This record gives sequence, C-alpha cells and structure tokens, in this order.
Amino acid sequence: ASAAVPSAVEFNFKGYMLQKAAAVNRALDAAVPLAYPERIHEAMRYSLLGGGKRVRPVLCLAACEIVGGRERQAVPPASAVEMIHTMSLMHDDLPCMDNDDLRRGQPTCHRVFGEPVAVLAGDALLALAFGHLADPASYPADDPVPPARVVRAVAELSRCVGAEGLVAGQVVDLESTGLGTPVGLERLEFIHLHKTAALLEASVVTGAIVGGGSDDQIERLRRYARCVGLLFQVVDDILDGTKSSQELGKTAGKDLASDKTTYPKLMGLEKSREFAEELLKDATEQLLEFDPMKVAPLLHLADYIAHRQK
Ligand code: GRG
Repeated sequence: ASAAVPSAVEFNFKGYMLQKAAAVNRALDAAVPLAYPERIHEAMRYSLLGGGKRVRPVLCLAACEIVGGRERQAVPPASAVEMIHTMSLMHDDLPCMDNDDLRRGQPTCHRVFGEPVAVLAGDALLALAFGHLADPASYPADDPVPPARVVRAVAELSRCVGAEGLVAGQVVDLESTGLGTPVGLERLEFIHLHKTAALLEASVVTGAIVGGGSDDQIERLRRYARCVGLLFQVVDDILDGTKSSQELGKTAGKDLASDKTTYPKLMGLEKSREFAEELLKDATEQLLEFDPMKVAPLLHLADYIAHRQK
C-alpha cells in the first residue's frame, strides 16, 4: 500500500468490497424482475447478475459516504452505473464491435440469446438505468434524496455516457483501430478518459451529488475519478505488456494484437510505471480535504486499481 494510505492496517478492503458489492447485487436483482416478455428480462438478468467486480457501484457508494451521505441513498445511482457498464460491455461484445464469445468468464449475451435480443437487452438496461435513478420509489422513504439532487445526477450521468462521454471514447477507439499505425499519446488519453474514466467519473460524482456534497467536494472527487480511470488503463496496458506468451495464448490474443496502442509501447515500461504512480498520487491528493475518518475506502480503491495483478 502507498504511504498516503493512513489506515492501511485497520481497514479491511476485501471485506468492504464484498459487503458493498452484496448490497448492490441485491438491488440489481430487485430492479430487474423476471417479467413478461421473459426472454428480454432473462437476457438483462444474465448479463447484469453474472459477475463483475462492481468497482463502479462501490465507488458511487463510497463517494456518497465520504461527503456525509448514507449508503442507502446512493444505491439507485450505484445500480444505474452498473446497468450502463453492463450494457456497454454487451454492445462492445457484439459481432459488429469486438465480436467476443466470453465475458466475465461466461458466454457473451448474444452467444446465448442471439444478437437481436442482446442489442435490445442492452437498450433496455440503458433506459432502465435512467428510470431507476430518477424514480423517487428507488430511494429510502425514511431518508429521501431531494429531487434537485436526483435531477442533477441524471444530467451528470447522461453527459458522461453519451456522445461526449463513453460513446465518444468507443467511437474514437473504433476509428483508431486497424489503421496500421499507432495512435499518439493525446488520442490514447482521449480514448481512455472517455471510454473508461467517464463512467468512473459519473459513478463517483452521482454518489457525491445524492450524498449532498458541496460543489468543491464534487469537483475534487471528479478529478480523483478521472485519475483513477486513466490509472486503470495504464495498469491494464502494463499488465498486458508483461503477460507471458502462454497467458497471451489463453486470452485469444485478439485485442492484445500488435496494432493496439498501449502506454508501454508509446513511452516504455519504466515511464508507464512512473506515470501510474503519478496518477495514483494525484488521485489520493484529491482526498486530502475530506474527513480523514472517511477516506479509507476511496484511498484503498485507488491503491487496488494501481497495484492489482490482473
Ligand atoms: C453506453 C450507450 C452506450 C453504448 C456503449 C460499446 C460502447 C458504447 C462502449 C464500450 C465501452 C467499453 C467496453 C469500455 C471498457 C470499460 C472497461 C474498463 C471494462 C472493464 O471493466 P471492469 O474490469 O469489468 O470493471 P467487470 O467485469 O469487473 O465489471
């Protein structure tokens, strides 16, 4: 753990992740009942409830609590960001995009339910995410979230996911693949800031909004999330670049193929590692102004993303 993590010894990070993920899984299960027409609901549930680390929803709950809100208040935005994350993976896996057979260790949605149902199940999850976030019935009746906060969270999520956010990252990534030439650092950063960081940003910012964070707190947490998002990808690239050839064989090799631009390819392994440490430092510095008793989860989440081994 980094020296900036004060309560590294006492804080049970694994226990924290498991407890928060369990709360989110219960909410997701309840948010998508197996109704008529069953097939579309089955497909939605198959992808939504079939694993995943739940990093985004946990970030959302942690951001709500760091500004003084309660976990229950942030369960609706936490569920919404996981619904959108899942649908983006379902669409990314389609034959017209990455054409993947496996996701989270299971056959992809279109492999099980067929392409039309996988497209529609993704669309339905996107619509449900916003409906669930906006519905007053999603929030605890005895600890309600003021409607103005909810509206602000809806707008934030929409911006981070649409053509200025996640979708922008995916489009620029698609446009940059198969050109035969590596993309430059600026474009690589654009792709990661949109494709990965934007939804992490939405997760943290919507949590802080419903929890009643001040504008200053929200902007600090936004910077934290953008650093963590970029960090996630830099570390991903470093891990991909240092995998043994045997491991690469197992990964089917597709997007690890030689034309994919990565940080180690652009700046070398050593500089990539330094960049990752800088991003971690930048992320954790954003937490200095918060209640020291409440920073452990977000500090450990950043540390986990920086130092994970896969
Ligand atoms: C959002 C409307 C809309 C469309 C989607 C297809 C698409 C547009 C975007 C693709 C986005 C994509 C695949 C981003 C990669 C995100 C990423 C870092 C995935 C891995 O996240 P983890 O490790 O995965 O958190 P788990 O399975 O643990 O949840």
